[in-house]
Amino acid sequence: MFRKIPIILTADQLLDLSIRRTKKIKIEDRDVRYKTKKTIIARTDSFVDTIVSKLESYVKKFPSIEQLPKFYQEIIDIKINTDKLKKSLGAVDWARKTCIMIYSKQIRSLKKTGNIDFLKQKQKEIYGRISSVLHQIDENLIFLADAQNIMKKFPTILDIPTIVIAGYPNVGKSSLLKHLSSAKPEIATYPFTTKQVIVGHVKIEEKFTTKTYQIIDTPGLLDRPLAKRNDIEKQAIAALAHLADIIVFMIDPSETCGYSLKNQYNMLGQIKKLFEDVPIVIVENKADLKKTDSSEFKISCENKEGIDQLATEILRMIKTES
Ligand SMILES: Nc1nc2c(ncn2[C@@H]2O[C@H](COP(=O)(O)OP(=O)(O)OP(=O)(O)O)[C@@H](O)[C@H]2O)c(=O)[nH]1
Ligand SMILES: [Mg+2]
Repeated sequence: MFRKIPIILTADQLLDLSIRRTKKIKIEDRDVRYKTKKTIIARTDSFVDTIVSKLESYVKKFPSIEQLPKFYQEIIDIKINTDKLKKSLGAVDWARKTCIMIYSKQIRSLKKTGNIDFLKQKQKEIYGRISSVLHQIDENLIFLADAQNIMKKFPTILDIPTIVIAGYPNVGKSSLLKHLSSAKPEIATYPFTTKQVIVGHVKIEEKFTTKTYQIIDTPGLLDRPLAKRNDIEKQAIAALAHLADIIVFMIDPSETCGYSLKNQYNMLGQIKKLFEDVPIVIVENKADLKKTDSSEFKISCENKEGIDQLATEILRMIKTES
């Protein structure tokens, strides 16, 4: 979705490219004066055209934020800053229009004159003014290039039935995603290993079709109000809010994750309140280390205990939900 954005150049890179392209242009004419005049005009034309069309493609090929699914809109705001993004796109469009204006004001006098020195001077003036316009928006171009690099790494979210795994850090969410889907998330002994939403897919063969479901692993959440959540946690909330047909809330009763069972259950309470319309499956992981006497699902991502039963239940639920 975000791979079509062209590579965004800085002001100097854009100027270099445009100048390089002009050097290849030579118009032939038996009359030397005409030849020089036509070449200067064609080069100036090409210089402005390269810049204007590049600036135009930056704005046009940038995805329109309002038309993106809500999840992406939120992730863009969290990771990039929507206001700054819009201002930068606005600045690039302003520069494009200004370059056209500068050129169209000069082109007539260029075409009329036979004075080569005047032509050269005008050409220099146009290059100078356009260069200064581009330098005025250099910060915006750099911001957009950074934004583009961030967006290219966004996960591809499909509009299909979706299960979102959430819970405290280090409880085994990514381990579960690995068991349930084709994804290969990073798993580690420390909290906040997962720093952005990770997508896995499960294909289920049915009588005449194959159905695909999406399972989303999220960064760990701590028991604290939304306003205090960091940008990594906010991505998990955005996934829960905009993508989840079912939430799998994972608990680590062994507390080897580094967080108390009480805090984990407090957060489950918060999640239930925040997303009251979404069915929640509570799963106690690390059953190889500790089992409570609750009636919740008990699994171990370490020795695969209970994983098949959990998968069957989740798929049964998602079929009825979607
Ligand atoms: N003993 C045991 N360890 C487990 C189990 N599941 C996961 N772990 C371990 O717990 C640690 C954290 O696992 P992850 O899957 O990375 O946990 P996470 O919830 O994705 O962690 P964050 O991405 O940091 O939020 C790793 O060292 C896993 O090997 C389990 O069932 N039993
Ligand atoms: Mg993880």
